[in-house]
Amino acid sequence: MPAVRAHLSIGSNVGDRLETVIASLFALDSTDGIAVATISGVYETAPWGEVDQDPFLNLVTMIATTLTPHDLLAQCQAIEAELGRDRAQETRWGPRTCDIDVLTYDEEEIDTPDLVVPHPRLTERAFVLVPLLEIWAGGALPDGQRLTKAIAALAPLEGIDLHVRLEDVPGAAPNLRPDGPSGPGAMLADQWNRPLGAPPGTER
Ligand code: GSY
Repeated sequence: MPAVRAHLSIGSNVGDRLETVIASLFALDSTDGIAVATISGVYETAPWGEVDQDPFLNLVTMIATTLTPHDLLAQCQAIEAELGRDRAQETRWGPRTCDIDVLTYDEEEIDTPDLVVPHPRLTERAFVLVPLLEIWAGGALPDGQRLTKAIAALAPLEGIDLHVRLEDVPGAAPNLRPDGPSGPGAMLADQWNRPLGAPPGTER
């Protein structure tokens, strides 16, 4: 299967949050069939859903993947578990060591009991839209909805603060980035940053 573009949202609000989000990127990139292409800044974000909990660190990554959507989901869940997430112990929208959500998968719309893509709450969540727009400024959903329009509807944006850029964290992720020495998704990153449906050569 040829590689397709997908976007993942990663969050953590339990334990060493930065270590966890970095570890999740390395785990994703070392998974067969997944190459991390682009990584947003890491944002500290006010909790959404259950508001009486610690703030999260969140980022969004664009990956190249040859996995099917459900295999990608399974790999994300395996990494969450490796990094300490115990679904049996958590409450809906409560604290999490590691949460990896599939936001988009190519231009597909998927509606199954265990996986809905685009993520059904993507446009309601500033902690997703801010980092997603950072790495995909021309982004649009398969139904044509522009991410810039979705974020405008959430204004004013509060409680979303840039925490750190991983290229500024020694040893964290420069090698995963497209401008890094060995980023496996490097060749695909520019190609895939253009708006969906736009012709090659219109990269931002
Ligand atoms: O669904 C992702 C887990 N999650 C988060 C999160 O990642 N960030 C913020 N700010 N709030 C959240 N609530 C939940 S649940």
